[in-house]
Formats: sequence, structure tokens, C-alpha cells
Amino acid sequence: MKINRVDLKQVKMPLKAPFETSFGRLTYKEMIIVTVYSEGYVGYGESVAMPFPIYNEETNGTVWSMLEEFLIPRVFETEIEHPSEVSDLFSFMKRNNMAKAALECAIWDLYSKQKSISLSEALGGKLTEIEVGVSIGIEDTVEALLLKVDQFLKEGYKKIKVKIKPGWDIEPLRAIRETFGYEIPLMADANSAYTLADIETLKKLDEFKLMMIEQPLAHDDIIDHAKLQQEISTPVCLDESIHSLDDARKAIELGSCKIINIKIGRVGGLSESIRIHDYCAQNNIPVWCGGMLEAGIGRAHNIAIASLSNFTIPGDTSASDRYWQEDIIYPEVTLSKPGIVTVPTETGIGFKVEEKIISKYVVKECEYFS
Ligand code: OSB
Ligand code: MG
Repeated sequence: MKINRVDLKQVKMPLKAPFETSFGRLTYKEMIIVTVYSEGYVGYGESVAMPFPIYNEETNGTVWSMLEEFLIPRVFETEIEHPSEVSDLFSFMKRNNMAKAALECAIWDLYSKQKSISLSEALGGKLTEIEVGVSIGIEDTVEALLLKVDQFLKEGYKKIKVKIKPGWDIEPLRAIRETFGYEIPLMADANSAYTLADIETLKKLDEFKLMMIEQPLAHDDIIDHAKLQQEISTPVCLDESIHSLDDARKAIELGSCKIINIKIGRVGGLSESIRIHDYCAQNNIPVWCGGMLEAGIGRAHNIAIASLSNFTIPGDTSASDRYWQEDIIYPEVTLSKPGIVTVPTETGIGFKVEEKIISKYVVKECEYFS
């Protein structure tokens, strides 16, 4: 296929409620929607960069400029047989994984539409239903947190993930265990808010029998995480530290984690996600699909990748109404059964993109032609 047109749209969508992590509080999400065109087919991708360089170094500004200056021109000059070639096309350019992923995901969607197969099938997905959990931000009070946990458990979510940071860790986790018991699937995500100096606190968290603790230490670390994993019984899961198959291999070899969170954007696309998934499967490391407060297009890509068989732990891809008053896809993502999302069987991402809704939120747009 030859891509002859790419549209970029930056959209700013209000969140239903503020979402707070150890790195800050978000009241809206801003993302870049990438649309690719070839031979009458259209494919969609969504950049998952945060509005500020607080999760990683990327922002909407860096994603836009990478796409405009380097990634789109690279795609325009190339005849692509299969979307698995796209990550190789980009590999000489360092990092900027979220920019690369947004365009690569759009090409995967377009390719599966051309082949009249679902994106899940194109990726080699086998699961027809995926289990999903929900990620709960740092709340103002423990009572507010307990109300949210209660609501999401009632909605059937299969994993409750709570954000923690120094000073908001033992108390909220203890309150959840005391209120809802030790049976509920519970984990914590620190977004790199601790250091090895906090080891006593991190050891205390073992008593809560968490499924895992996600990224407790620095965003770029795998050495200290290995030391920490030696000292605690709670499995460590890495998020921020893993950008590639090579990162995953090194972390597993070092014993830095027992579980890996795969985010398509963080690792530069669907092809690299598959490679990490396969390597983890061979090494008995379960994986799950993380979230970045995606709107519908990003959610659809997450559902497709989570249909690969080593995604054995419920992911963060909750229903559209977790974050959005209205989503940009039809139908919206909903739970088909408690805690279950059915993998679409329609072609491509399997959802219709609602251009009308997108146009309400666009703050910047540009069309590029080869
Ligand atoms: O660390 O997993 C994270 C949101 C933004 C940035 C980083 C993270 C998150 C989440 C939310 O935890 C996951 C979601 O519901 O999309
Ligand atoms: Mg995380």
C-alpha cells in the first residue's frame, strides 16, 4: 500500500472527573488523532502522550512535530507491504514512541480494513473477550476512594488499581482491604513516586496481598527495581521503564519485575507490543494492557492487542463512560458482561469513528499529501 494522505487533529476532551496521579492532576485529555488514507481505505490512530511531559518526555507538541517533520514523510516515500514493516522504517529515529505508535496503529487499522479482517485477527489475537479492570486516581479522602471502589466493583470490573504516592499508600490500601476483604483483585500504581530509601514502607505493603505494585521506583530504572523485588513478596510490574523488547528482556533477566504492563504508545506501536508479548509468554511473564486515558480510537487498539493470549491479567481498558461524557467512536466501549469487553469482529478497529463528535473538540488540524 502507498499512503497518500495523512490528517492530524488535536482534540481536547474534558474528563468527567479530575484524574490525579503521583505526577499531577488532569482535568482534560488532549490527544492527536491520526487518519491515514490509501486506495479508498481509511485508518485511525490516537496518540497517548500526556499534555505535559510528566509521564514520559513526550507531549502533543513533540508528537505533532515528529509526525509532521519525520514520520509522515518517511511513510509517504515508502511502499508498505505489511504494517509490521512500519516500526523498522522508524527504528533509526530514537524514541518518540508515542508519535511512532499513533501513525503505526493507523496503518494497522487501514491494513486490516483492506484485508477485510478485524485488527485483532491481523495481530494474531485469539481471545474473543477480554477481562478489564479500572484505574482509580488519588482521591481527596479515603471515604471518596472507597465509594469509587464500591461503584466499580458493582460494575463488575475484574481488577481495581489504585494510584499511590508517599503519604497516600498504607492508609487507603488498608481501608480497601478492611472494607472489601482480601478476595478482591487489588493492585497499586506508584508512577515512580518512591526510591529505595522508602523500602520500609514498600515492605509494609506486602501485608495487603496486592496482585502487584506497578512502577514503584524511577521511571528509567531497572536496577533498583531488581533490588526491591528481592526484598518484597508483592510482584513488581514495570510500566514506565519498558520501551522496547530489549528493555523487557533486560528487566526480566535482572529480575526487576514479574509482570509487564504493555502500553502500545510507550513501546512505539503494535508490532513492538506483539514482540514483547511473545517474549514474555516464552519466559512465563504475564502481561496486561495499560491505559493512558484514551478516547475511543486508543481504546479500540488496546482491546485488539489485549486479545493476544498472554494478556492473562485484566487491563486498564475500562468502558468509555469511565472517563467520557461522550466518546468519539460508535458504539462506545461498554462491558458486555461484568468486567468483560467483547473483542469486535468487524474489520479494522471495529468501531465507527464519529467525525462529528471529534470536530466539536478539535483545537488544531492539518492535512498532509504525498
Ligand atoms: O501509569 O498507568 C499509568 C493514566 C495516565 C498516565 C499513566 C497511567 C494512567 C493510568 C490510567 O493509570 C489508565 C487508564 O484508565 O487509562
Ligand atoms: Mg502505570
